[in-house]
Order: sequence, then C-alpha cells, then structure tokens
Amino acid sequence: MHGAPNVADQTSICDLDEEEKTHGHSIESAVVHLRHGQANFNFIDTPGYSDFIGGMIGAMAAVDCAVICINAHAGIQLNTRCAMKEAEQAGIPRMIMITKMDDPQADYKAILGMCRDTWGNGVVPLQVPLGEGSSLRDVACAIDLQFEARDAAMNLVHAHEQLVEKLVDTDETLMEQYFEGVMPDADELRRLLKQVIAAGAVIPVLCSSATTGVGLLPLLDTLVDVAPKPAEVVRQFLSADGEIVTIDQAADGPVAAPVFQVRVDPFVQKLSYIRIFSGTLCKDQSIHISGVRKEVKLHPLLRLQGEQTKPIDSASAGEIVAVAKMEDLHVGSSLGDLELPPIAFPEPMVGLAISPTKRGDEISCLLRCTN
Ligand SMILES: Nc1nc2c(ncn2[C@@H]2O[C@H](COP(=O)(O)OP(=O)(O)OP(=O)(O)O)[C@@H](O)[C@H]2O)c(=O)[nH]1
Ligand SMILES: [Mg+2]
Repeated sequence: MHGAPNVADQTSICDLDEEEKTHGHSIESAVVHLRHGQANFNFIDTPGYSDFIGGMIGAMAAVDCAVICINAHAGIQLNTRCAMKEAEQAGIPRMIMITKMDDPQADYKAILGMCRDTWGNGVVPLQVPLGEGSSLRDVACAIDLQFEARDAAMNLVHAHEQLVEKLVDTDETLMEQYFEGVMPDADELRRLLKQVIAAGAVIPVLCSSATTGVGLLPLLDTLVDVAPKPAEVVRQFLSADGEIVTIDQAADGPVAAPVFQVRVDPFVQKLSYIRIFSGTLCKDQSIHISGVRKEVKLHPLLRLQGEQTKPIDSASAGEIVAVAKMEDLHVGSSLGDLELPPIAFPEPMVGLAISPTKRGDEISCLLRCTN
C-alpha cells in the first residue's frame, strides 16, 4: 500500500535489526498485534529464508493457526514444504496465502494446481483473485459468491462447488440434502470449514498483494470466521512421566507458557518471547521455570509491536509477551507448573567455535551466538 511500511524501503516493523533491513530478509521472528472488529490478533512473522528455519519452528510451537505464504511468481519453495510439515506436526490448522498477486507473472491457477499436487485434494480455493498482475482489484470469497466475477482468475462458481462438495462430504445429513438439491447456507459452510480446517482435512487457499493492500482485510475476516480462537483450542502433550497432559487455553487455568524465541537486542539485551497457552502472568510474580530449581521473580511484561515494547501489568491465555534480561529463560523453557515438552529443532549441520575478543565479553559474546 502506498506509504505503508515495507521490506523494500527497510521500514517493515517486522524487520528489527540493521542486517534484516539491509538484506530484506528477516533473520528472527517478530511479533505484532492488531485489533479487527471485536477480535484481537497476535501475529508472529517468521523468517522465510531456509537458513533461519529455527525462527519458523519456534513460532509453530507457539501459535493456534499457521498462514503459509507462497509467492505467486516464485511458487512452492523448499521452505514452504518445511513450514507445511512443521505446522502439520504441531497439529495446528494450516492455510495457504498466495502473495504478490499484483506481480505481472502471478498465476493463481498454476500455483493452486501445484499446491493440490503437493499437499492433496484437501487444498481448496477459498478466495479467487479478481484480475491478476496490474489489473488485480480484489479477491472474491468462494463461500457466498457476492461478486460478479467475470474476470476472476478461475471460475468462481467452480471454486464454490469444489468447496461445497468438500465440506458436505464431512457430514452425512448435509451430503444427503445436497444430493436432494438443498444447499447449506453461507454460515453453515463457514461452521463446517472451521471444523475441517481444525482437523487438518482442508487447507484453504487465500490470495493477496501486500503492495496494493488487496486481500488483507479479507484475510482478517477469514481468520475471524474460520481460525480457532485460543479458548477453543485444547492442547495435549506427553509429560516427562509419560502421562497425557491436557491444557485448556483458559485465563484462570494453571500457567503454561513456552518461550519460543530469544532475541538479543542492543538496548534491552536479552528479550525472551513467551506465548501464554494457559493461565495469567503478572509482573513481579514468582514463577516456576523448567530446569530451574527455585521459583524466579518475573521481570516486567512487555507487549510487542515489532521492535516497540510497551510495559503491561499482566497477560493471559492467548497472548504473546516478552520479558527482558531473564537469564534463566531459553528457547523451549516453559513458565508455570505445567512443564511443556521442549521444542524439537533439527540437528545442526555445522559446528562453530567462538572466542571473545576481550576479557569480560564472554557472556555477551556467547549470548549473541547461542540465541
Ligand atoms: N510486487 C509485490 N512485491 C512485494 C509484495 N510484498 C512484498 N513485496 C516485495 O518483495 C520483497 C520481499 O518482501 P517480502 O517477501 O514481503 O519479505 P519477507 O517475506 O519478509 O522475506 P523473509 O523475511 O525473507 O521471509 C520486497 O522487495 C517487497 O517490497 C507484493 O504484494 N507485491
Ligand atoms: Mg520478513
């Protein structure tokens, strides 16, 4: 969008340090929040470059839904496959967003075909671009067919039928009614879509252009309609004793809050990013941290908007916060009495020895290299 912060101008609020801005590639994840209607969103923007895959893996362990972006011109990349696999392993719903639809070489239909070939028939178009390249003007939703879509990049009625067939297939009564000619209404379709996305049976495809802003509000509307709200997500994991532990993501439950990223910032130094699955964190409270014997006093909580941090007194299930300068926290640490399993990162392929240039620099040098 004209004048909006963006990667090319080095003004993106998701690229925090100079190296990220200069190269136009995120190295670590950034967190932003926004309000849309009644909904509060927390987004984690992860690095797309394969060298920085750790940021994406950490984020997948911290979110309730993944929107995986595919460049409309470049198509499916190695990292796209990794992100889809990580999201599947994390058991979270997946959506595909075909981005840069204003690109002259954008080809929605071709990318959609590649996605179906790669991830199967569960991949269905939920949005269709109206126009492509420089003539892109909007996106049309395949649920309620509000648009006169003569210039849609694929037949919108066909996309609608494909979606409806996929959805009624999951419900016997609806299937019988469908064959008798009774169509589910748009609200019923959204309800079904939410269920099948949560079950991983359907991966809806959306499209957008960040440059023109096309598809961005429809993305938020779609997330409101079909992404799970934190309170609707029940997480299960195996405890160290081999027991199945269930976490209801409720503000009044026991605290379960993993650290999914640690960033070393030149001003506040070590900043630990925490997703609160359950319970409420309050500043100054004493809290258990996995791997640490005594309870530790929690440093002030910070709400994140890219590189901006704002102190807050408390935060509850569903939120993402950061704390500064807590040496006991590492990626994969969990706060609270429910000790979460560690985040599984791939084995490093290269080892590296480091040494400080001067005495007294050991800790900061180590922190910079290990986080
Ligand atoms: N034409 C066009 N260019 C875009 C659009 N969105 C981003 N770009 C350009 O693409 C380049 C890379 O930006 P992005 O792909 O958004 O960067 P990113 O996804 O944060 O990259 P990583 O951090 O490496 O994952 C920049 O030059 C952007 O200006 C878009 O919608 N249309
Ligand atoms: Mg980026």
